[in-house]
Amino acid sequence: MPDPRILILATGGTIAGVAGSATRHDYRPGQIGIDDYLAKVEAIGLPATLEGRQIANVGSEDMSPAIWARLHAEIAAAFADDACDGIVVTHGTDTAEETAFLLDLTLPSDKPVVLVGAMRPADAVGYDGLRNFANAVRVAGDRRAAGRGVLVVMGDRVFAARDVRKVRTRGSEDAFRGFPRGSVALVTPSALEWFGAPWRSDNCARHALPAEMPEVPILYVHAGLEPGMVDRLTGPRTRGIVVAGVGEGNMPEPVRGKLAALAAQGLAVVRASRVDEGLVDREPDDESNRFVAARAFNPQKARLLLQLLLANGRRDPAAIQAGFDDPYA
Ligand code: DAS
Repeated sequence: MPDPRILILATGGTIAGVAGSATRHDYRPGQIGIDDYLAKVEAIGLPATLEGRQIANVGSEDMSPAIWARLHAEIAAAFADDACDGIVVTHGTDTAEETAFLLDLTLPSDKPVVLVGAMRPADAVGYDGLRNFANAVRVAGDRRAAGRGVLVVMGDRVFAARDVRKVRTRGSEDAFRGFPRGSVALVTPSALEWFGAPWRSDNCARHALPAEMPEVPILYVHAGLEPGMVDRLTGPRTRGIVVAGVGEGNMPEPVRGKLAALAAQGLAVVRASRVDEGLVDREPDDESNRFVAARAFNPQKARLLLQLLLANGRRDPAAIQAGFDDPYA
């Protein structure tokens, strides 16, 4: 078997970050360019042919719709290129789950697309980036990865885009978790074990990526939240709102009343949970309030999904709810 040909799309993050000293806590993400990174990687001797392309070099807190659009276009072109077997995207860990989920919903899944990052900068003691990178290349070069949508590789585990979330701000082993499913495979630089068969019923993209994403803020609920906050968060351009509710998507009664009034006027309102592993199912009042339940999607993923649904013409709460019940239908 010839070595797989993997396109590396670099966007920055800690995996390309530098502190300047192994004993400094602070560091600058997105410092190493892809050519230098691949020169560093060459020493490992991975069984793959790598081609690098720099898309951005930012901390992923600065990830933006413009970078997403460029990434999306580059990956779509790589899908059409017979000389490419798989794609790895190097990315900061802070918003990797959002980029992965957005690409997952808007790209076909006939070639592996794998996001990878690091929890420690490249000059730190115990830099995890090289191992994660080697793991990601192994996954991207495996034909069995196709049909599983976009994947995220961190800490010797492979996660599906729809499940993955960053759950720790420190530590290289357990910083990411999958919910409601855990990881979908175990990976090391020398082995890869999938836990099940590919799950996408076909390889088609599920939603078109719009030129402009509709405005959808997230309302973070806390004890004592007042309905005036809804006014401060929404404006004439706002098309929807995601509630990061307490518990199972709950909110103070006056806030609920305010949102129900806005939903009656056509604002899409999605109830998610601020709890890390929050599952929000429909409750009886959702029907009359015209609310949508986010199911297992956390607020930041619920926001992206709602933006895509709105941009692709879904307006009615029942149609939006169907999109949340199964975004891959
Ligand atoms: N610097 C942050 C980011 O780019 C953290 C990281 O990459 O781990 O998301």
